[in-house]
Amino acid sequence: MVRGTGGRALSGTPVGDTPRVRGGQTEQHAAGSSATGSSAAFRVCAVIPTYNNEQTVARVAREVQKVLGHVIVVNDGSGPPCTRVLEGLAGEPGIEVVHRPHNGGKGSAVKDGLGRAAELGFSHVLQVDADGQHDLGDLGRFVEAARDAPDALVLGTPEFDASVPKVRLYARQITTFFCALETFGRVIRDPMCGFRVYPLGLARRAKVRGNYMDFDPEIAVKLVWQGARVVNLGTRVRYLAAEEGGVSSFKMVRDNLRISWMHTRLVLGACLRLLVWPWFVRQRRLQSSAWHRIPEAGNTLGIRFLAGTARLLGRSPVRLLLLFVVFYYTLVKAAARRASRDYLERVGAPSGFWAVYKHLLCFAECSLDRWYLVAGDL
Ligand SMILES: Nc1nc2c(ncn2[C@@H]2O[C@H](COP(=O)(O)OP(=O)(O)OP(=O)(O)O)[C@@H](O)[C@H]2O)c(=O)[nH]1
Ligand SMILES: [Mg+2]
Repeated sequence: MVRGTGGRALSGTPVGDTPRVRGGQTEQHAAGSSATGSSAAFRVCAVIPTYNNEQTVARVAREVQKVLGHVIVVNDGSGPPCTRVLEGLAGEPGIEVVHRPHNGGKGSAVKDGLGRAAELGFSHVLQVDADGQHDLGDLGRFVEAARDAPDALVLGTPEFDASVPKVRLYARQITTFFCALETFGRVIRDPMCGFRVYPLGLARRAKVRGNYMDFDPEIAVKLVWQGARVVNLGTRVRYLAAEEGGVSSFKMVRDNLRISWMHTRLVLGACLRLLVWPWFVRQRRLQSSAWHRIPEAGNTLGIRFLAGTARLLGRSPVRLLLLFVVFYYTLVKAAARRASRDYLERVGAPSGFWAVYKHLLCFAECSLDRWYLVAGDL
């Protein structure tokens, strides 16, 4: 169980049985933190990357800690004011601070946070930005959505108010368009949103190259490529005024160039996937039509009738009967026809209707031999 904001309990969110942490005091988190709940394997912590958010990071970390129990703040080489705030924060229960010696970009910071969460044995990571833009009242909804769909990426879809700079809005629309292209559909509503929950194993396997602002869209696309579902959750986003601590370190030219290069790579990757797609489809068709997957045809009455005829009249009348039975079977059983044809094509044999009929007839006669073998008449 986890305590939500304002003391509201989020039942069944096992988060707090965290081991001793670097830079913090936590050994065993307080009330409501045992690894119990509806799914024992579901353990979520938060990762908050920060770069010079001295006015907002402490509030964000504390609010998130109240709900999730354990928070990893990654200091991405911030200047002295923010580093001082973080050093103070590191003494608080359930808050751990990982310091990176140099600024390496949001992606690097999140990667470090994911690595640390994996060391601690968490199954999921809620990532939220430190700039105070996100509505932390939605934390519970994000965690519940991740628990309901543990293999999915739970991704915030920003609901902006008038504070959003128009240029950022247009840039998001462009990157959303490219992500739709790369994932063959609009499964990712907003690939840039800094409020999301990762299934940790999948996220670490996603092999994301981007270390800056290109990280967020790249990991979303690669998770989709790995087969993860995306649960898009609407959430309010407000750009804080400078006096409230609103800072954006998004570098218009450099970050947009990185994002463009990332999309170039991903579009090429998507094209490659498209090329091998027919092969995938064929493999799947082969799998689903594989011989051993086809259910038994006929009923026991029919089989008993054939067995009785074999016992009474001998082998030849049954073989004659099989000519008609198998002909009927070949006509009406499309799955069997397909399986036989796939097999014949693979061994380079003719695969027309009569070839399929002969193949199925061989199979039936082979079954008849087995029956004689078992009955001791062969
Ligand atoms: N820009 C930037 N952010 C970083 C870096 N390292 C960590 N971060 C954190 O990543 C989060 C997102 O950064 P923002 O600059 O707000 O980026 P954004 O939300 O995509 O851009 P805005 O729409 O302008 O807010 C914040 O918590 C930052 O502190 C970095 O090197 N550059
Ligand atoms: Mg931001």
